[in-house]
Amino acid sequence: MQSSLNVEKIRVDFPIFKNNPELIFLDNASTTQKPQSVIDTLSHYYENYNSNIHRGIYTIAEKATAAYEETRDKIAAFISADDRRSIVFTRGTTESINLVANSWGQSLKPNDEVLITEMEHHSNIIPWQLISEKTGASLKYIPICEDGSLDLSNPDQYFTNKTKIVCVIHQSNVFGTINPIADIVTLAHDVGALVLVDGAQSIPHHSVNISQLDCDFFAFSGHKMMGPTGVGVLYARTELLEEMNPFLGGGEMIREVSMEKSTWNDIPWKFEAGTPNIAQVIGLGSAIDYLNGIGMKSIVEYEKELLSYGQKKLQNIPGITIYGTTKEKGAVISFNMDNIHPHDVAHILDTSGIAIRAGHHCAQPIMKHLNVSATNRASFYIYNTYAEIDSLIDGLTKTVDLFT
Ligand code: C6P
Repeated sequence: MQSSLNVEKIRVDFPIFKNNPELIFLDNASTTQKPQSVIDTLSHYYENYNSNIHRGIYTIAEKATAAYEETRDKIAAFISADDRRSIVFTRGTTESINLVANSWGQSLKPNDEVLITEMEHHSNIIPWQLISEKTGASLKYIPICEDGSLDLSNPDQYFTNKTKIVCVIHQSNVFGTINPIADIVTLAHDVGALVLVDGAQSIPHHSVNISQLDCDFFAFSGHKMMGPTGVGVLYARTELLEEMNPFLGGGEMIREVSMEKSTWNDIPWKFEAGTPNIAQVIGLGSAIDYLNGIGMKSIVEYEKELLSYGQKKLQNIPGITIYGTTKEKGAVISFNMDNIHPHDVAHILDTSGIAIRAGHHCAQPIMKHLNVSATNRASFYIYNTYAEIDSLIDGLTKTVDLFT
């Protein structure tokens, strides 16, 4: 089959494939492989201008500070945020959401409601459970429909004047469902609630325009978009960041410290306490350059092709159940095979070099909804090929044969 991207050329950029010629990596929702340019950016920093940022006034420290801050500009442009002060560096999506829950969440009161969905990753559930317990607020969940979409048929039941924040996953890491964020933002803002979007799975695969989405917070991780681990982003409206208390206290987030009281640095640095993951932030800038070089439009188009090819092929395997069948869906396929535990499936595929994820995907409420303990999940990125999907199909067919 003809692909809309030159995938063979793209694969050359990823040394892991040269070093592991048998590897078929279909666990991209978990983390993604890194192009040579990102790896080189990390080494280049350590080999040439390793130093702390925002502190030293010598040449290499100024270079490191400039490179770190340049990534902030790249991210703001990448998500069409109109103010670079909206971009806070964190360790990942998990930390970004914890920052909002612990900082903005301090304003919650008994009788207030936090509205989330049954589709959330644990990192968009637990922080809200913890802060609700502390403040006396309650948690409400929007349920899931059969096809893996959110049941928004009864909005008045969920969006009320008690709702203070709505926290929603943009693209499900289990079903692949892309949620109607703009509609959810309208429903939330109409009752005076803020919206936090978990963009961990959307940002690597789609063009995200924050100004159009009109959400108040948006969280994502660098490692799922070809960047290094240990770096993530919280986008937040500047007026919210100005009002919020710091999440972590320490070096660089202060303006003045006395033994009695301290005042805070300007945003976004007020939320970046201590020495940050400098190399990783600079590496994330390089990942953004790489994605921009390919073009998010081409990425969306190619992944649609892969998804459609994969779904068509997979549904012909005897005894397979595919979860998540909405039209608006990213390149993620979760499935189970009759009478074969997902861990056995993943293990057998691994013997042929095929890496998929099997488990609850840190989304146990979805597993409960599906009445299963785990699923298999194949998730694609731009370096995957039709031939790799064929190998997955062969591997699954062999697995079925083994168990019958
Ligand atoms: N999902 C998966 O295999 P961190 O770990 O902070 O980078 O990302 C957490 C996270 C938050 N939200 C969503 C929607 C996610 O998918 C993830 C990470 C991985 O599905 C690892 S559990």
